Amino acid sequence: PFLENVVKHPDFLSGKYNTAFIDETPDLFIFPARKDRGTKLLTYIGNVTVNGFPGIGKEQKPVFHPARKPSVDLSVPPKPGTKQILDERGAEGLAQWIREQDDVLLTDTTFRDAHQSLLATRVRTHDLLDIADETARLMQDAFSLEMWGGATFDVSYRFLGESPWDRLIKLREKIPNVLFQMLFRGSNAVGYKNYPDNVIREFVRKSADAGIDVFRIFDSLNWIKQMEVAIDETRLSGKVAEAAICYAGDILDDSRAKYTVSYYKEMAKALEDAGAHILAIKDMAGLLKPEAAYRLVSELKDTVSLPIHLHTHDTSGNGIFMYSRAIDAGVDIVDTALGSMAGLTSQPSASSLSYALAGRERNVRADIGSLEELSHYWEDVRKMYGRFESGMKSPHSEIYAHEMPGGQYSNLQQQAKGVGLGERWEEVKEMYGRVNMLFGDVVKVTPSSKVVGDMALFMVQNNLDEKSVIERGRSIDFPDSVIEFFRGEIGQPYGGFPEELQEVILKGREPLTVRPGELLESFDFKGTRDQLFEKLNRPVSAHDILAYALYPKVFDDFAAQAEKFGDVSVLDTPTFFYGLKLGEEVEVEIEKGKTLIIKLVSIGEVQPDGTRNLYFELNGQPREVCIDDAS
Ligand code: 3PY
Ligand code: ZN
Repeated sequence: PFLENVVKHPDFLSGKYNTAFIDETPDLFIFPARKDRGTKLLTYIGNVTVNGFPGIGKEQKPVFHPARKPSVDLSVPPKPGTKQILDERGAEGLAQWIREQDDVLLTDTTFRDAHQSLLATRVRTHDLLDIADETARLMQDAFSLEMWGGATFDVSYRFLGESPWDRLIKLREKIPNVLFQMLFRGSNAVGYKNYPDNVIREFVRKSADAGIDVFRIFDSLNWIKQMEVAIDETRLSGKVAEAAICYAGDILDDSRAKYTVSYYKEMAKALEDAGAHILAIKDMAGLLKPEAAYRLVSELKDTVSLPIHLHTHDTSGNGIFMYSRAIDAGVDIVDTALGSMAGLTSQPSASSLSYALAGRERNVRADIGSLEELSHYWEDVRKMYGRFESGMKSPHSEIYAHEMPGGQYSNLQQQAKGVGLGERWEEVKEMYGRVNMLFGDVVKVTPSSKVVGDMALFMVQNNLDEKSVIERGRSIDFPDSVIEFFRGEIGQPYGGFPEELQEVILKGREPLTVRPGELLESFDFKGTRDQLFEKLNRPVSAHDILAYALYPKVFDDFAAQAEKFGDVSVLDTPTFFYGLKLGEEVEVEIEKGKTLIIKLVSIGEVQPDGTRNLYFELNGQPREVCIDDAS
């Protein structure tokens, strides 16, 4: 069917194709399903009904009411927005436009960081697409929607059984007017280790083709060398390179001499020289205090001519106050979330910020009534993901002591429970802060934050303190991530590694001093395509190959699940997480205009071989599937 698709494609027939034709023509990969999609979905539903969802377990399906939706006239096309400004004027023209705005621009993070930080990144494409038409019309004044990258890429494949590329392409179709923004971890792309430069470049190119406009590029140690390849490729793709300074330490505390205003000014200048169109201050843990924000933004404004985009997490509860001072200092864009997805480890609420600025000369560029309406939808949808909430109920000012990024808090808490330290969580948090100092006060954000977290767990679990790590370290097997960090495999920290500790941890192994990406062999895209084709026995897209380049095992598992269950992204979220109750009926739109009506009729007894038969009706016809009961 692949060759058939190629030879029948209009561009092929008209001779309008080049060597990139196959990669850039995703519809070549649409085939008649080999196995009936209905049976595959019944197998998925049967399985989750009998065995529960990983991380939720087997639970009675709660009753969820359909999410409230704003009433919007969808026959009126969305108004042109920032996407059109970029397309018409280019990245420099867009930067110029930003500088000319009187109001503060907003990036809405509801589609990415908000749920990464509140709901373990579990929000599904289904719920994003369901509100996309309304979002295009009610958020037309936003600077951008942060809707991709960070952990969403990995989690889509690993836990949600869906392709993040499909998410991007489908959202782009429905939201043609507002810039799409992603978080990109420099040499680590959307993974946790360094990848070869050709992988970084290909990832940027393909993301740009699929719909990303603004690449927020950072390095987890603020090492600019590891950001340069991505910045360069973003520029070559005609997109916006937003280079980020990760904020660490406290510029108001004279006893923390490492990360000073001059450190940040030098970094900003270097990022401008490296080709950034926008400068981001990425306050991933929410450590930037209001007066520090005022001072930092003012000084950076005097240092570079780039627009400044500020990102924070509201863990301490000081986010709005901090933004207000950054706005006084002339910040151009700030990151906010819709009210019902804002606050705590997420971003501050856009509407609260707007009310807080009432009476001031500068306010946010947004229609708050519209944002409130969209917020109702998310208030209802959030309930469906209740099992992924961290349990944090109130602002945590202790963040200033342990400095843990917003997106790490609930993850590390899960990791602590997993190794039996759930009861000692307070100690783990305290140790996190101490490990930071032991490591020389490092920037902590994915993946460096994971190294600090792993070491904190290890020290609490083994009752170690700083002194015993140094004294007894030569006979201790440290966690792999810690050894890799001290080998320089995620880069060089500002100020270098603490030498004595590095020696103790490496036990004679030589550390790297260059950028690890320089030493990695180029990834073989062509060879991998052939290998995957053989393994999967289906055509392989450029997106598949990139996913495999980043996480081979995760992609293999995803491909196997997709073969077994088909495209599960079409299911509504309660059915995806909980399956069906006896007698319950759902409608599933498997493609435009094609709907399956699925009803669970009965569940058979467990057989001696550990299986059960489930009896469904599919569009009124009886169907039976056999499921392994794992209990
Ligand atoms: C990520 O890298 O996923 C982050 O959100 C870092 O703050
Ligand atoms: Zn963040």
